[in-house]
Amino acid sequence: MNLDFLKALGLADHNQGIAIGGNWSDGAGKTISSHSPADGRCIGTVNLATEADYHKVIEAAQKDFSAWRNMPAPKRGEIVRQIGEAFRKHKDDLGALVSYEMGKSLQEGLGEVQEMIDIADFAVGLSRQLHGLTMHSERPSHRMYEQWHPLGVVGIISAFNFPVAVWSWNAFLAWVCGDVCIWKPSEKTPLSAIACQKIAAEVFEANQVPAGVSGLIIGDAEIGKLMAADQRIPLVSATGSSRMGKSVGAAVGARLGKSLLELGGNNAMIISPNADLNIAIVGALFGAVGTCGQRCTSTRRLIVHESMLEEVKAKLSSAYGQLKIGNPLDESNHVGPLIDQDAVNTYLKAIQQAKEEGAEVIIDGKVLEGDQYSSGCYVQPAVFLVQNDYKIVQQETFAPILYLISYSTLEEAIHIQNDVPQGLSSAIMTLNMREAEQFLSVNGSDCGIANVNIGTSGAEIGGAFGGEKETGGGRESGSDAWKVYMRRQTNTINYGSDLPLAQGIKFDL
Ligand code: UN1
Repeated sequence: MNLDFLKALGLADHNQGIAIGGNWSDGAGKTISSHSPADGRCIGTVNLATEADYHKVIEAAQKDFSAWRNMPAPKRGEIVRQIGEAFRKHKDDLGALVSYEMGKSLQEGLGEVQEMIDIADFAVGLSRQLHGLTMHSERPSHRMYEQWHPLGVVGIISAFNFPVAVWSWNAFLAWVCGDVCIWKPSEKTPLSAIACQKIAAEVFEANQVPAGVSGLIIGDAEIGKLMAADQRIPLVSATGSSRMGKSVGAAVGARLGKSLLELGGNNAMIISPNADLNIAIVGALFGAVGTCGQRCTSTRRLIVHESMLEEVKAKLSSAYGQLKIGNPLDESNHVGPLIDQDAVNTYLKAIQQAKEEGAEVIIDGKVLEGDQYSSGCYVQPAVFLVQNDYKIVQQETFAPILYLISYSTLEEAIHIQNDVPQGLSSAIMTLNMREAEQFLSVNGSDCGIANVNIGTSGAEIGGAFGGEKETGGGRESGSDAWKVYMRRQTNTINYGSDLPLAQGIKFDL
């Protein structure tokens, strides 16, 4: 396999994992290796950060916040524009690395880098639009308005499944807002993060931006805990499991900091009797097996009208039969491997539990064997007919397992869709306007994302991304998500010669 992209991105057998801008150092903690789930090969090693390493990065960030926040926002936007350009230049190499290190298909790896480029463009536009409102004061000769100021150090904790894009959604917006960023990526995908840091740091250096504006810490959960508890980090943005998010959210909340949590999903698609089945099956398939079921927006439940159940089963079986599973760097494959052996075990356990709880097998799961599957991380995407209240169906299993559930009325379908602890993404497939509007209404989906005739995954960067309930409530990426990276200040200015007191109070001296 051609692995030239590793060299092109400046990666070596051993890589330093602590960076303050372009100043790299080795963590003083234990050495970890990044293995490709595609072929099991060790791609490179990195040392984990210790607490002392962590403090150095935070101190640099704090120090350089002042210079960065004093640069006009459109000038910061110009630097983010150059960063977007740098990612355009490195798109092919970085896309291949993401695919090789994480296991998603090459097309998905390139798509992820494209999302970084897109959010850079979005952030550049935003850098001239960090608007506040003006209000009419009730007092004569007074003016009121609000303005948005940067927060300071933003801590970004990201997951393995989108090893580069989620950082960019946060960092690029935070930077135009005037914040400085510290990134703790997943230890499962450290090299993708190191490559991104190198690309961004080069642009910052070329613009003489102080190094502390962009920090990287390859560390374990202990570093995440330090970030969550650290008073010096006013905003912690964390993407990952609901379990992780509850602990981060609690620690940040205990010090009254802000958190932006983007956690687990248990996303469902309703297929109504009025659905265009061709669209529905493609949407369900992409949602369930794309990224090998490891997107937080992956379709986990298919809520199918009872009159369509047999047809949907047959069409899904035929579609699943045509899936090509194999090396993600081979563009003819649709599905790559799971991230690692732990993920394979979780997949196997979930299947066993579903069966124990009474699931009917439509397509059984198994670990694939053979030369091209020697990493042991390739699995057969599976489909089961279940009840929504099975314990396993109520959980998010990060694997290509699709649960079919049948319904008879739309109210029942919406109830099933909402009757899980998570609330990220949802979809209805219908050509009936009443059904679609019902699904989007106050009595409809309770998720942060609700779609009609498009699946649950593949959200665009222009919308606010995130969800409710155990998904954490955070919104990142597009729309007005930038506001979470800033503090709002309300200003009242008296340009008269009297001081009318509040509530008409007189204070005669
Ligand atoms: C994630 O899985 O953490 O909706 C994010 C999608 C992507 C985002 C997924 N744009 O599939």
